[in-house]
Amino acid sequence: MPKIIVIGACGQIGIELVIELRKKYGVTEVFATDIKDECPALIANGPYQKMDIIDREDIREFIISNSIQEVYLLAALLSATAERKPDFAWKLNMEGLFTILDLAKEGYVKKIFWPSSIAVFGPTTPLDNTPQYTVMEPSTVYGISKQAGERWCEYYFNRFNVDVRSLRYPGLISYKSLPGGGTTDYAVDIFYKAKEGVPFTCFLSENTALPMMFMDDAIKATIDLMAAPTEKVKIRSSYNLGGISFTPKELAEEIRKELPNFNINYEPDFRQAIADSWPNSIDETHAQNDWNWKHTFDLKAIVKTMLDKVKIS
Ligand code: NAD
Ligand code: AKB
Repeated sequence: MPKIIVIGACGQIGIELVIELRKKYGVTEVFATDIKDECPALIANGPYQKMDIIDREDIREFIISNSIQEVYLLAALLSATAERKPDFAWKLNMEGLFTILDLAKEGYVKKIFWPSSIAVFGPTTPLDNTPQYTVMEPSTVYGISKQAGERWCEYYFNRFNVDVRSLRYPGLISYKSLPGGGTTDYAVDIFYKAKEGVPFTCFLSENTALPMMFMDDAIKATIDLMAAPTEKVKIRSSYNLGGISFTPKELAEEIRKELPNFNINYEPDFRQAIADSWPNSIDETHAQNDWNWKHTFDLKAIVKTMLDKVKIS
């Protein structure tokens, strides 16, 4: 049983990852940590520690004194928020990564998961079925931080044998916790309006196709990648993970099959330029070939599950 820490555990991915890791490894083995004062109710069944990933000494002391062996480093500013605070986004998204990579280099941590994003790609990348290896000129501070992070992960693996593993998550769709400031957030927000029975104003234009994935698939991919034998993990920058691809219009049409009166209108804002610089769809062949990845949720299943599970207050 490895002792595990999830940093950024109160976020959209963190809550669901902590729940699944505790099912797999035991509640007491998985520490949830976040900068937030309060531990969310969904993960209050196990250990929780308030911590700031930027506080290098505090993190080092916690990980070393608790003999933590696996780190899932999720704390970051996402694409839309990062554009509003580029200096801070760069600091947060990079400094924590070095703290954890160094702990592994020194032999304290045995395995690291650090998420990248489809944001590593940019306007000069081929947009359809984007390959694993291709032109990557990200135009957002978020994308630049993810691309730099990928390079450092691969460097620490090659140079210091650090067992770091990563996925380029697409936009993630979930109902247990809300998304935290990304460009793909519309694909979660829409379900709350649909369930409330009010029109949804989308901040992206109707034909903006983006790669997306249901959270259950993303959590499974994360746990599968971390459990894969070392020799199967051939990519140490980050694996393409595509899931499915749809536009706001296609999503609204699928929702209307369940709720025929649902209405959507479009008022693109600054996030449109971010979305336009990202791929429409992703080729995930390497993940399929190396560690047998396969997603299970298609658009129909996502819409049915979200409409069933989303709770409005
Ligand atoms: P989120 O914003 O929902 O959660 C991030 C969490 O980190 C929050 O709970 C926040 O309180 C915490 N945090 C912020 N600053 C911190 C600090 N200084 N110290 C400790 N914790 C801090 O984000 P998420 O959607 O869960 O994303 C997690 C990771 O996955 C990020 O690295 C993100 O870039 C990546 N990712 C997410 C998506 C997605 O669609 N959700 C897609 C691609 C990549
Ligand atoms: C965002 O929109 O910023 C994230 C991501 C795809 O990285 N959801």
